[in-house]
Amino acid sequence: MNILLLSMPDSSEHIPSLVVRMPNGALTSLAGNVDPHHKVAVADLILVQQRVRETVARLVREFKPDVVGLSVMTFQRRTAKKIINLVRSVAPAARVIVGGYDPSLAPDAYTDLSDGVDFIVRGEGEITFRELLRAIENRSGFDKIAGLTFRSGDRFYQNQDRKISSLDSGEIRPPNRNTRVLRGYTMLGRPVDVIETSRGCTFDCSFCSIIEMRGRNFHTYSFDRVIADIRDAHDHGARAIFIIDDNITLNVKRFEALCHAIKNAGLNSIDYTVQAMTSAIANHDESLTRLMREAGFRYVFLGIENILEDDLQFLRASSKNASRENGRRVGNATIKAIDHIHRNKMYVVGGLILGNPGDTRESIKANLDFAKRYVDWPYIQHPTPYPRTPMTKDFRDRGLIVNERVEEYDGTTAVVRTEHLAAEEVEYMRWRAERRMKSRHMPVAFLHNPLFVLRNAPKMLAHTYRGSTVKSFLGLEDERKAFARYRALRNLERDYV
Ligand code: B12
Ligand code: SF4
Repeated sequence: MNILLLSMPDSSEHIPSLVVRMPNGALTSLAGNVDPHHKVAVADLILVQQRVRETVARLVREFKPDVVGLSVMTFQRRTAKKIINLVRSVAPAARVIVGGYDPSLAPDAYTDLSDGVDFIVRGEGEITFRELLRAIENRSGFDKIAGLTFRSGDRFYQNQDRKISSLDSGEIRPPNRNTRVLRGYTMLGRPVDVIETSRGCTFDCSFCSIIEMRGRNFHTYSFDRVIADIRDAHDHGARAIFIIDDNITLNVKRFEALCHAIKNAGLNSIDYTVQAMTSAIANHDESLTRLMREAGFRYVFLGIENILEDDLQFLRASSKNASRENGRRVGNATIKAIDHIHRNKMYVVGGLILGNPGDTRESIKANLDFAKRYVDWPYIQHPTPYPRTPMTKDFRDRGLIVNERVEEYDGTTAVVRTEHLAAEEVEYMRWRAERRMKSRHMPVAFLHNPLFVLRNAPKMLAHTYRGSTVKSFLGLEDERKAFARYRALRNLERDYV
């Protein structure tokens, strides 16, 4: 069969497609795990953000898919539905399958018959998808396939959940990057790819979807496979790699060994970005960050979440940010972690969550001041009520959700208010502070990627400061007017199809 796999074009404000266009790791993993006689095409629509309609129509016409699969996050739901409509108009007989976080955690959002969905793959997808394709091909029925919700007539039926895979058994084969049909992946001008070394997390932060998606567990791929995967990404042109593991720093000894393996394989000229817990970085001596640098790590996305203990309690992120001495908690690990990273010439992408129920103007300001002082690239988000997270229930019970339009659930649109501040006020404070922090990182980006930055600096600045005018810069206009223009522009941007 011909199988077309699509990831959605929607991007969040922090990773504009002008500078970051990363492949979706799920799709090439699915492609690597179907039976070999199928012909698969993977299209990451972030690469054609301005030409989604024509590209999808062209791919469907040329490739004539029997099956079209879409990978969807919650804020991409509206776009996904528009794309399904478009696919249906060109290829009415194609079977449409949705998977990823949103269909897994909110399957009911896809069961309206007018949505045009035939199958929903819930949770980990490789094996379910493989079995589903076999069942479609052999017309053998769908009711035995774990992890699947399927339409029969005008009703949907939900099968039992699928057990998660233990990655070390070799049951999940490596990704297939040859299936990609669009070009132009980039991270600040360097060709970028994604790899994974593990799946899962044993923490249970209240804002994170991972626990409902797969439970609390941690499974790892062998280093042989990981190194082969990095090499494959490199052979496909990658000079920057984003490690998409949910929480690679759960096992620091293993992470250290991985750094050694990368170095020994001579793959340390690649720029790596990784997500890390502050406690894992701070509670080990500096040898860890030194080793990371030697292995090629450049950006560390730190899940700081918040610098105030009350907020951390609400986010259930206290213990992953705790500094420990002789097994005893002695405070917050963030500053120590940042210090280790900076001393080893890496940069901190600071993940913070502002606008929690108890937040006041002062508590938000304290976090913004902290970010201004310590982080190299702010990745500040607002708590967002994604399907089935504990936080969502909390916000709903307290009546704090003010916006149900999920296409705006991109993390930088405040869709919940605090007990003390309106959602828009929280967003305004973040927007205002973050713009300057982002432009501060330009010289670093320039030194590393001079040609790209020279060519794109005006557009990068225009994106960061969109909504602002000379008048607002000179203080001759209330900045809230610039903020209103920014929000209007952001709304227009969301219309991808
Ligand atoms: C890596 C990652 C990123 C990377 C993305 C890199 C990339 N291009 O892939 C970066 C840092 C850029 C990122 C950004 C964002 N992310 Co993110 N990210 C993750 C993370 C850590 C891992 C996702 C991943 O790749 N896993 C590995 C792959 C193999 O697994 P998978 O995606 O689950 O896919 C499997 C199944 O879902 C299924 N499947 C998936 N798609 C499909 C499609 C079909 C057809 C089928 C059959 C099956 C299937 O099969 C796959 C294989 O088993 C998760 C989870 C976490 N712990 O935080 C969050 C997560 C996915 N991100 C999330 C969010 C919200 C965002 C942002 C909006 C946040 C923000 N404001 O910046 C942005 C938006 C990105 C954008 N497009 O602009 C949310 C999604 C919540 C939701 N309900 O939608 C998550 C779950 C984190 C959370 N808050 O809980 N993210
Ligand atoms: S530590 Fe990270 S991956 Fe784990 S539950 Fe918290 S936010 Fe999610």
